[in-house]
This record gives sequence, C-alpha cells and structure tokens, in this order.
Amino acid sequence: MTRLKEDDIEQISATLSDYDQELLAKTGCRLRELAAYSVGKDINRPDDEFLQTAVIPLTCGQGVIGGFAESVASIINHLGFGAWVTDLPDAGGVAEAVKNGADILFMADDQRFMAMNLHTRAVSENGAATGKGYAAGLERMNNGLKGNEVLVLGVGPVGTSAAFFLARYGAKVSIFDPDLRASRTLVKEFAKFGYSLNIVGDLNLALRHHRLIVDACPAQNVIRQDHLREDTLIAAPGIPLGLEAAGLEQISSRLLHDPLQIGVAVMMFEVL
Ligand code: 2YJ
Repeated sequence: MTRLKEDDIEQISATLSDYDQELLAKTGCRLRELAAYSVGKDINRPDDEFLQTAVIPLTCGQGVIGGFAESVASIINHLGFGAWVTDLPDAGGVAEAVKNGADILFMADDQRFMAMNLHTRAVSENGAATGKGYAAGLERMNNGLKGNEVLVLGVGPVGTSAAFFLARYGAKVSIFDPDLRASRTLVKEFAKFGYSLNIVGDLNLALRHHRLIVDACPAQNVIRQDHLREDTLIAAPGIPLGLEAAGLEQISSRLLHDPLQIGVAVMMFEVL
C-alpha cells in the first residue's frame, strides 16, 4: 500500500471548490453527490447534519504525515459535516475526541485508514471505500456501465473493491495483476457472488483493447499515451498515477484521479 506524502496532499484543503467543479464537469456529480450515490444513500441527511467527526493523528510506524489529518477534516467539512483534528495523537486523541463529543472517528496508520461511527458501530475502510467511489465515478463518467468492458489494474483492496462494484453495475470486468495467484483467488471469490472475472495475460494488448480503465496499482508509466483513444475514460485511485506524463493533457477531462477526496467522502457516507 502506498504511503501518502506531504506533497500529495498539501493542496487539498485550498482547492476543494475547484475540485468539486472539475468532478461535476467529468461525472455530473459533486463530491457529496458522488459519495452518496456510490453507497446508495440520500444526499440530504437532516438527521446527520449535526454529527461531529474527530480526525486523530497516529504516530505509529512511519509517524504523522504533515497535513494528513487536516486534509481529511477539510474534506469532511467540505461535505457539510463538522470535523476537527484532535490536539493529541494516538490513544490520547481518541480519549480527547470522545470527551469532546465526537460521533465519528477517522484515523490512519501505515496499513489501514478507518472511519467508525460510535453510535451505530458502522465501520469503513479506505481501500474498499475508494474502490467503491471510483467505480461509481467511472459509471457516472460513462453514463452507465451495463455490458461495457472495463480493465482493472491491480487487485489490492482498492482494485478488488472497484472490480466488485463495476461488476455490480453490470460491467464485464477484466483484471491484471503481476501476482497471478491473487487474481485467481479473486476469480473464485467473485464466482461466489455470481460475477465472472477475466484474467488478462498480455497487459499491453488489454490496454489497447479497453476504453474504460481503472488504475488501482502503484506502478508508474503502465498506461502509455499510445494506449489512449479519444473516448478513453480512466478512473485512477492509484498513487502515483500509472499514466505516463505525455498522456496527461490529452486525457485530463476524462481522468478521475485524486489522493484522498473520493475515498474519504465515501468513508464518511458509509458510516452515516
Ligand atoms: O496520522 C497520520 O498522519 C499518519 N499516521 C497517516 C498515515 C496515512 N496512511 C497511509 O498513507 C496509508 N498508506 C493509507 C492511505 C490510504 C489512501 N488511499
């Protein structure tokens, strides 16, 4: 799993309005609408309006990422909910959050990024939420996915979740991961839900064939400019972006890619 860097997130708080405008142009939804859509909940939530969320910095592992907790809180604020960062990190921060009336907690270590609602006990994990949100984003960008072929790069938590929700939208999903055993395991898991997955052998051929791509892997320069068509749509939760820099300008209006926004928004709506 990629650990976010300060550079990846430093612009988030200051650019959320622009982010919403771009997302609206690409998907027809603002962040709040996309998150609500992806979890199948009503966008208007009068009962949840007063819920307070505490974001708790965690110092374990490689430590606090400067601006991480603040960025998460700013995204939740932008969605229209109260959110603050605790003064204390770790266990002291959890106690501080509870004492100060937090209803929802967000916290991330190097492996997991979790949200939990202290009243309902609903729990959300960032990887699964991110995959769900990007699947919804691609579905909105394409005005539906029924019968469409989608290629998912990477079958970690984000790619697995994206593949699942793409299949639920009616897409024909192909997966590619250098770990063939992981792909085979996923095929068996999906079969239990009645979904079939195609495992791609030749990545280059698959990238040429597919118009709809989910890039959920941490590898760079996997998608080349010559793989892009004029109607290609890419949903790319993977950090860093797998598309080579030369292709960025050509596809910018048809590319969904952010370090945190969609994942955090979906986590929030999952625990409401
Ligand atoms: O509280 C802090 O500042 C740190 N403990 C945050 C650690 C952030 N965790 C990560 O970057 C993980 N790899 C999960 C990121 C998920 C983004 N999709």
